[in-house]
Amino acid sequence: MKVVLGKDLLAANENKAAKNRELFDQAGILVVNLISSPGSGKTTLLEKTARFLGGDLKMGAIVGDLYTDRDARRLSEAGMVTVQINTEGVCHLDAKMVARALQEMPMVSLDLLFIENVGNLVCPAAFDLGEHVKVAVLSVAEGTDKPAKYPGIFRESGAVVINKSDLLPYTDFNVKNCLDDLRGIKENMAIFITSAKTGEGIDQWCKWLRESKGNMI
Ligand SMILES: Nc1nc2c(ncn2[C@@H]2O[C@H](COP(=O)(O)OP(=O)(O)OP(=O)(O)O)[C@@H](O)[C@H]2O)c(=O)[nH]1
Ligand SMILES: [Mg+2]
Repeated sequence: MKVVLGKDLLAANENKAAKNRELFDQAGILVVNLISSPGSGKTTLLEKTARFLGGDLKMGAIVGDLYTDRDARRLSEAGMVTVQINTEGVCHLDAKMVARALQEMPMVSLDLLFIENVGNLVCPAAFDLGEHVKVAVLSVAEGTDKPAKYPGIFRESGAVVINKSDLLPYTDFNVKNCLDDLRGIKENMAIFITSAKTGEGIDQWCKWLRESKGNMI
């Protein structure tokens, strides 16, 4: 019985996600769903992205958070148009929540829309929001084994950002082993090694975003 309910829930979500995607395509915006465990650096990465690309691309962010609007305020200060979703304890965003937030988002004026999912490496992978691409963010402080232990999100993602590279000297994170595991899960994904603190690798990440947006046309 539980399995059937789960299937119905996901089928309803898929329908809503398809409608969101239609709206994104009509508006001609690239939509990126950022997923990671709490604190890997999603918001900091977006702050850096806003500053790097803000001169020529107009960006918005729908920010999922359990209770606060702290991340949305940070991204507004960095120059993004933001809409906050508070899930009130729910551990992932779903397509219906995003559809509601879109009513407040001036999509036609945007080039790029980010959806910062609730910090959680498991549940968000199951919920299509209508995005064009999922990006998994993993910080080196979390350990090399995370892709192998939580393969679902990495399999679903078109790109992976390995963040906090400035902390590499202070951790036992093994870049080569992590890359091998990622390639084992999915061969054709873009991988970026960044420090949202120092700015390392942000140029390559932003280049990929710009090219991905360009490829839509
Ligand atoms: N050293 C270092 N710290 C970072 C980096 N990126 C983010 N941080 C720090 O990591 C902490 C969490 O960063 P956030 O950007 O808030 O992480 P998040 O993934 O948005 O967190 P949630 O929204 O709570 O899931 C903050 O103290 C950041 O300053 C980085 O590249 N290097
Ligand atoms: Mg955040």
